[in-house]
Amino acid sequence: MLDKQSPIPIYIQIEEQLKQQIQQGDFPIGTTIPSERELTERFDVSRMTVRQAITNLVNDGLLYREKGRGTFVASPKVEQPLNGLTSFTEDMMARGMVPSSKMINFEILEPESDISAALQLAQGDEVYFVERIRFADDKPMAIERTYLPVKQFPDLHQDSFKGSLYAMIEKDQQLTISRATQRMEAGLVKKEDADLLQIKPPAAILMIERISYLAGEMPFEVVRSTYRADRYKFTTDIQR
Ligand code: 16G
Repeated sequence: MLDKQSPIPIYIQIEEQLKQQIQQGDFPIGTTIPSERELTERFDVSRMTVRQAITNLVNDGLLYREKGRGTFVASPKVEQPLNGLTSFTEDMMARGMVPSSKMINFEILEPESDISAALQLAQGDEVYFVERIRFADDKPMAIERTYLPVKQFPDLHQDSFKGSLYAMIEKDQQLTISRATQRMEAGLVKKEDADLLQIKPPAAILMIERISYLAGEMPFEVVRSTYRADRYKFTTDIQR
């Protein structure tokens, strides 16, 4: 099964074989993979080599470790195209997953200058600041920290953010969302966010800041989102 003469390192060959077995469903999601000892025997290699292969698969998000319990097969990541301007609710529904949110904070405040500049606010203008944990099939996917200008949406209250924000804007407010700019960065999760996302630090996250505009180039939201890097994969179509 392994080619010991190959220039491809043995741990990578093992990694590839395990990856194939995971992808073809030999080890179903949420089940344990064979123990290090079994794999050591099966491949006739050292425990170190097996461990290296498994660590790489854990780092790639195909497997996860639970202390004292073993190594399990992870759910495949959500593949999120970056080409269209869609909402979390639309994205999850398009995949047959059930979206939900938990609001952890709702305030009206005067924002920092960067938010205020992005939303083209005047001095003293206030924003709704909404913090929501977003879930797909009850699993935490992201934390969204959203700023919306009060003067644009004078009558909102906590319950206005219970469902889809974009549906509220388009259906209830009858406004047209036209475009957004986005920035993405990688990082390590902060302690407080780790608890909300149910991950253990150190863990990788993807941070996205979106500034979205209504028709007429009117900025209406700044959203700072923290995505679980083990649950998300972003894709784009590019042309030359
Ligand atoms: C997405 C957007 C976020 C928007 C939200 C609305 C990114 C990075 N963020 O999560 O800016 O506010 O969708 O979702 O894509 P909703 O309509 O389900 O509330």
